[in-house]
Amino acid sequence: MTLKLRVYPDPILTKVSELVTDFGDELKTFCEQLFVCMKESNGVGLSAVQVGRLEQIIVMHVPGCTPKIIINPEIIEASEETFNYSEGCLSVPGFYDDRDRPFEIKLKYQHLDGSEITDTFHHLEAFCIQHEMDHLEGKLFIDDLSPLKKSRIRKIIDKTIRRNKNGK
Ligand code: QAP
Ligand code: CO
Repeated sequence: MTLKLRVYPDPILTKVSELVTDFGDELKTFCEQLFVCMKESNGVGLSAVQVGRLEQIIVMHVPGCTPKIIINPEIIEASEETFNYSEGCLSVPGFYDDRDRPFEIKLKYQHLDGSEITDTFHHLEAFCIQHEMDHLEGKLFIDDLSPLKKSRIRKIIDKTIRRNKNGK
């Protein structure tokens, strides 16, 4: 079974994800598939909702860091200092926009086996986790853009959808 990436404006991307309560073998298999889906799409981070599963699960592999599975995350602390990066999303392919996010976050989350940990992330990993946590709340990075920028993106995407429907 291979997972299918959900793309904007798929309505599932606006839904809030539930806490994971079942830390069994199925969760492990799902996370492995989530990694495969992320790699095939050349992503560094992916949340479960982006493949249609409304549970608080994130996988992340930032170049130079170890791959991570983050379940039921909660930000305990965020730094004043910010980090600016060109933000993109596998569910909004082809679009990027510069944005500031806290440079460092203290995060409480669970591992695959359900054990709890509090850890500090910074730089691109912190940026990625914050982006993915927005997904868990049904938010996309384009929601924070000006209405003008958002409507431009929407127009381009609508055009692409229409073109694909009319048999490419
Ligand atoms: C979130 O995003 C993120 O448009 C993960 O054509 C964002 O992996 C992490 C991607 C910023 C760190 C910094 C996007 C691939 C991947 C595209 C992604 C595309 C192909 C996005
Ligand atoms: Co995303």
